[in-house]
Amino acid sequence: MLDAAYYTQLGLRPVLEKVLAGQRLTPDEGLALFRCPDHVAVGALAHHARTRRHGQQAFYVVNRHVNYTNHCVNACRFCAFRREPGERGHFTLTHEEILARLCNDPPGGRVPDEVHIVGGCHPTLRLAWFEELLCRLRALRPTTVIKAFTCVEIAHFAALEDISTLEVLRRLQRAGLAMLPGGGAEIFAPGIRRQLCPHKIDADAWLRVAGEAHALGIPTNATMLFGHVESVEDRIDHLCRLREQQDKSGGFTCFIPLAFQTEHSALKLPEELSGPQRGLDQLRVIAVSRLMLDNIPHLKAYWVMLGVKQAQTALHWGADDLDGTIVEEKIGHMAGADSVQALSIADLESMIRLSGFEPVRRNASFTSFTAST
Ligand code: V47
Repeated sequence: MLDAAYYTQLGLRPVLEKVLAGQRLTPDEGLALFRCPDHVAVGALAHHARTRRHGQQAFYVVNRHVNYTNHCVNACRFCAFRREPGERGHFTLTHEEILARLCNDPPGGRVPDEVHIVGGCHPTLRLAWFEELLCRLRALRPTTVIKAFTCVEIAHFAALEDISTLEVLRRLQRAGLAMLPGGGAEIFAPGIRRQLCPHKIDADAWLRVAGEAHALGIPTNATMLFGHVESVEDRIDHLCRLREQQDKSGGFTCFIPLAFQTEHSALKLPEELSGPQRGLDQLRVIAVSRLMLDNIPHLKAYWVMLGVKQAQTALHWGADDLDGTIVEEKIGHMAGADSVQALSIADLESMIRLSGFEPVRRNASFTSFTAST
């Protein structure tokens, strides 16, 4: 498969040698991988890197997502989830509604091992409201890991309270926060960020908050929103900035490339970016991410945005995780994602087995375990 003569012909012989030796790729080598005409050759390199780390294991989690509000001061152009107050579909959940969504286990269902709580940047919900929510959740679900609030929300809470982001993280950690999800990173390049999300914190602030969380022992994930107006150079820049931060603070657990869903978004794409050819580009992003992010252990094929078939394929292109059962998801589905709302444990395990991998049920920090039901 990894035939040296063939990679020489593709101009990727030095990349092949580095991948085989487990050495770091340069930004130019990352760009060469994006420009290589043979998709499968790039995928094979990523599969090698993935298999060296994780063997035949492919991870999934029993989890729940909840979005507490779609009221958001940021008004990002790509977002189809946000609503203006008074607009149809605008919502802010109460604590009771959030806890009911997180704790309504179906008969015979399992207690989730991870909950994922994020929302818009609401102008008036105070930090004490979130502290109380986490305390109540922890009392109801002592074994469930609480993964909540992106770096963007943390910075927003800090601005509202007029305290530092470090203090916000400390207070939420005391209330039960165990991990931060990876959202809000979008694309770090300032020119693209200005077009996509001019009111959101910039790359330096996002990375600083992630580093502060890591210093407190709070692991975080990291995302990249791709498939809109960004160039391959912007993608490589994004990956390299994450890699650099990880060298410093070490707390990124999983990278999640998020395939942009175009429906109901104010961001209009040129024709060549909206057709079926996007499928191969998605696989390429997954593969190049696996190859560039040599210091982030896991890579998630998020089935909500990719669709289940593509997520399954992605396990052969560098991904090792499928996320989880989820139950209710709004951000991708309000933007036109046509995946189902929930997958069962049996669905996830059979997706993994039928792709030739061995399913491993994980918790939020990716330790596999024998969980109680
Ligand atoms: O930051 C918004 C993205 C993110 C669209 O950490 C969109 O385990 C595609 O971060 N098309 C939130 N993407 C979701 C997220 C996430 C999801 C699953 C797991 C984890 C994790 C994190 O969703 C936002 C933004 O980049 N997003 N709108 C859209 N139309």
